[in-house]
Amino acid sequence: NTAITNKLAERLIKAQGEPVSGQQLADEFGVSRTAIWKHIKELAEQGYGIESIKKKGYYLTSAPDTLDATAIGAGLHTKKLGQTIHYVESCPSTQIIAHQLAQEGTPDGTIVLTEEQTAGRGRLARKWDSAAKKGIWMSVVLRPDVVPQKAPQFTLVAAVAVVRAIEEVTGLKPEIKWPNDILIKGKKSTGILTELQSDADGIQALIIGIGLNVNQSLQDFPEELQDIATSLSIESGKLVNRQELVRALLSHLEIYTDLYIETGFGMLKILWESYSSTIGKTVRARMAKETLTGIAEGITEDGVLQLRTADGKLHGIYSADIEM
Ligand code: BT5
Repeated sequence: NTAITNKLAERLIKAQGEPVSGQQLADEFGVSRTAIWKHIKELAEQGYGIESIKKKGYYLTSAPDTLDATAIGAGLHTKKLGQTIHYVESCPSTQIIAHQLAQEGTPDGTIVLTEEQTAGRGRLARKWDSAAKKGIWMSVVLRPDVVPQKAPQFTLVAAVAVVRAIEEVTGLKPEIKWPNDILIKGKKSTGILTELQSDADGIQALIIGIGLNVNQSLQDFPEELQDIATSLSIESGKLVNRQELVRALLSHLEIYTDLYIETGFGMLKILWESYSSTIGKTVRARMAKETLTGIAEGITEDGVLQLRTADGKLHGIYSADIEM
């Protein structure tokens, strides 16, 4: 029964506000008009805005603000990414679920979405604040046929996709801070975490975690983040439709990861550098064992940051926290 209710939601979303008659729906689903009416009532209780016009039928005026498979799937035009959606209302971390699904053989392009993470994580076991229903907390499982050395570049490729999606949906102009931050006016709006499952045969799965702050107000962030974090809604002054943003994100991720897998990093490097706030600036790179200050001259074909220190030496930085 809930299956029919979900299908009905999908059908009405796909009709894009055009009315569909009760009789037609009854025929399509092979049930009575009364049954359709009951499912419509159920959808209204779930938060769908549904109106009806006499003789024409039911149409949708709004959908609930959730990231479940029905809501995201309707209007998604990707080939692989998001064709399998694993949705939970709350979880410790979507990365954990994605790792498990990957081990169980979930297909290339599977995504995990949640409304709230209770133990969202960043790099080096740092915490990722993931307020309920305010952001996109998503992990993507990819199974590219590439050598493990190519894995770190996926963080950069994902960053390009995130920037393009934010631009498209909000008109904001984000910048990328090497390697994994998307900034808006110098504050962090998004973090990316790429993890790897590999064995002697190579990469089994890449798990790309994306944490994107969407509709938080400043007070929704814990105090220690209020000076360094921001959300799309803070920056644009409007609430942003998370469903639309997830779809845009998946489209761009598919385009740019395919481009990378098929043609290499060349074109993506150019795109990445055009969005970068790091290149050309004097920065401090804080690493596990040392801290280097110098001018960030660019990234290599492998995504390694090239830092020139005052003594003229060029250093390749593989992993660090950058301060500007
Ligand atoms: C990151 O780490 O930026 C990667 C974050 C990845 C989060 C996604 S959400 C979906 C998936 N599931 C997970 O459990 N994780 C991924 P890093 O560069 O280490 O930055 C972490 C630092 O960012 C923290 O130490 C804070 O200073 C700051 N931070 C924490 N939460 C934030 C937020 N919501 N917005 C902006 N900054 C935040």
